[in-house]
Amino acid sequence: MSSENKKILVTRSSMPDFEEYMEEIRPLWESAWLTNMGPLHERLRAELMDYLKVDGIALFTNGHMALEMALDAMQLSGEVITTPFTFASTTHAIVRNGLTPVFCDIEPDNYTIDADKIEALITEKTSAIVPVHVYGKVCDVEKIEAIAKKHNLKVIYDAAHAFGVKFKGRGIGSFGDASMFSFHATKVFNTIEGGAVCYSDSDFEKTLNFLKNFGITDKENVDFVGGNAKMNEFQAAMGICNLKHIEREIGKRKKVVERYLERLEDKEGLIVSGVQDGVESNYAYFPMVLDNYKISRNDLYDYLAGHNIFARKYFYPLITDYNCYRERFADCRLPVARRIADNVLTLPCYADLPLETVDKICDLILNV
Ligand code: T4K
Repeated sequence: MSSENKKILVTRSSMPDFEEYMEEIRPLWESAWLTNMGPLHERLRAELMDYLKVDGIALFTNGHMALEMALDAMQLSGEVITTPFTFASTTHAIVRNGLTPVFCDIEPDNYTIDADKIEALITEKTSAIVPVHVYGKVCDVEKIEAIAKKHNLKVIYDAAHAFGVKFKGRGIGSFGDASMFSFHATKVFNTIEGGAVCYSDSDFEKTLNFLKNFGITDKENVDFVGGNAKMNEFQAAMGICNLKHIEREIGKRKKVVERYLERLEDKEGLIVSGVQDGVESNYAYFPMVLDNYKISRNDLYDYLAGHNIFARKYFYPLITDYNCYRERFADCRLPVARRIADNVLTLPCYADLPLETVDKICDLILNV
């Protein structure tokens, strides 16, 4: 396929050099210790704690199981206030824990949960808030913390998109009672599949670690109804390699995002946004919202696809419109989330995306 006709997808996994990865996994042929909290798992854990500036971290086989087990370990009940503008995983993790999601509308600028609308949704059944740092954009963590304190609620952040993000110099994973990161192949930092939960409470840490290993507490005791969600040594090795290059990766993403902003900011009918105040970004995604643009979101999506540019409608449809939730949440009024979901397009954004391709994508959008 000529480079002219090459498909440009919304993202492309970052990978270390083949030899570098081989060096990390070579000792596994000697030790034959492949999973269950092995030495590479422990090394990655220590390195991530340092990089993410968090007090504690537990590694998982993927981000979804990390979130599901974090909610389980919190021993929540009743209702959980959350956002409808996210990936399926966030709501599924709540529902699969037997909890009821209560959807709060989102902010029109950052697309994160609208903290000013949370209090009106709190009832005597509410036990937690699960906000999402969607696209790596930081929620109003200060307001959320104040609300949680006032009403004695737990806060578990879905920080799947926010690896390496800092707010006012603090690692984003240090906010709330716990935060989940995804290390999926499509993320800024990947362990092929993988995820983590960050926390500071040592009792929570114990429960969480038991839960991901069948609830086994020692050789002869099983105290929890756990599952299996451990990160294996091949995943950890990928993480160790990728972490070495993370600053360069984020630096390259920054250039991509800056070029998009240069080309698309202040164009009539297009809404794109830069980095929030006080935030050190990871440049994970580049969402663009169409606001009475000369062509609809769906037509622009098709037009770009016709030119081999495969943007995505992250996050459409709204969670409340999924077949599995539609009937249950038909009464939810979420006007801002609905407008954004109906008009957003996430443009290709990854470290190795050439700036000439960014220019080509912008030319297509502007001259459509
Ligand atoms: N919470 C939130 C807010 C999330 O967004 C996610 C995951 C989670 C929780 C759960 O975390 P994990 O359990 O996944 O760790 C993708 C990812 O699979 C998913 O991890 C991610 N969010 C979601 C936003 O995006 P799809 O169905 O869009 O993936 P797919 O297969 O269409 O891939 C998208 C593009 O990525 C491809 O066009 C090319 C590229 N790609 C994909 C794969 C699989 C690669 O370059 N390499 C690859 O190996 O869900």
